[in-house]
Amino acid sequence: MKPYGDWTDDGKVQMSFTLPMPEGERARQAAIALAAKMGFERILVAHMVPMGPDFTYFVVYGSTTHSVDPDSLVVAEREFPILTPKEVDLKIRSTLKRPLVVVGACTGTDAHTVGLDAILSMKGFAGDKGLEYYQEMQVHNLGSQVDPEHIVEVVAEEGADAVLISQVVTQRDAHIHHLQEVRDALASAGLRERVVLIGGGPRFSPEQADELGYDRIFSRGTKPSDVASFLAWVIGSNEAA
Ligand code: B12
Repeated sequence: MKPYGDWTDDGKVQMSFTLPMPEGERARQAAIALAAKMGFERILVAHMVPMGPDFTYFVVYGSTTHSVDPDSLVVAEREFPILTPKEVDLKIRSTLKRPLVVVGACTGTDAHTVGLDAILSMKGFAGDKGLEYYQEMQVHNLGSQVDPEHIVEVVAEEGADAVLISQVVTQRDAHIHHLQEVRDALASAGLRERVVLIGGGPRFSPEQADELGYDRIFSRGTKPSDVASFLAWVIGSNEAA
């Protein structure tokens, strides 16, 4: 299968990129040569604008020579069912026999709290109530720009079961570094294995969980019930083990 533009298998792709050179005919030719090296044919520079004196931004169309067979891919299914708040509360009550303690924070220099609040706050997101709504959850939302050391302190003081870390800004991979700092701080304090560690933000993908040393990574469009259901599934699995 190839991308669809005007007709089946025409392979049409639109892409955008910036080259670190002044706008002009040499820059346009450089963009075309680069697209050709990427495996595109019938290349058209649809848009070229200077980004200051030393950079040029392009929108380029081309037909890719590559294809993909979706049936050959191994696709992981979600392992846990999505539960209602009542079902989650019941699961926590019957397994832990006390409230599940959640600590959430946006760490590093990141001040974007809307995503974390969408998951944690009572009002929730897209008509889905946040974790504060769940009777059997005790939520500590630490807000933005929280140091890993402070997160560790609160996790220890409150006896947290789950730690939720949000990262939105991705410049120079800040989101990756900051998530790793929290993981390392928890590990140094001997707390990593005692908590369910969850990361989230719009530019992550779930496949990154292993490389980041997190139990789960959630991305854009996540609803609080996704997270609550995951937590219920983990504590249920831990009890069974
Ligand atoms: C609102 C906003 C701000 C507000 C933030 C207010 C606040 N209290 O949060 C203010 C004005 C402060 C701001 C500042 C900046 N911003 Co801003 N901001 C945005 C904006 C417009 C919306 C973000 C948002 O609220 N989305 C809505 C929430 C609900 O979505 P979400 O974050 O994706 O969260 C969902 C999921 O990702 C997931 N999720 C998120 N976190 C977590 C955590 C867990 C544990 C889980 C399970 C799930 C989860 O669940 C949520 C619900 O589904 C975006 C652009 C955009 N349209 O996205 C830019 C954007 C994020 N900002 C950007 C930038 C660059 C900045 C500044 C650096 C600008 C500047 N030069 O000063 C500063 C940085 C300040 C700082 N120190 O962090 C860039 C980031 C680029 C990048 N990828 O690095 C963006 C993408 C804009 C852009 N296109 O350039 N910003």
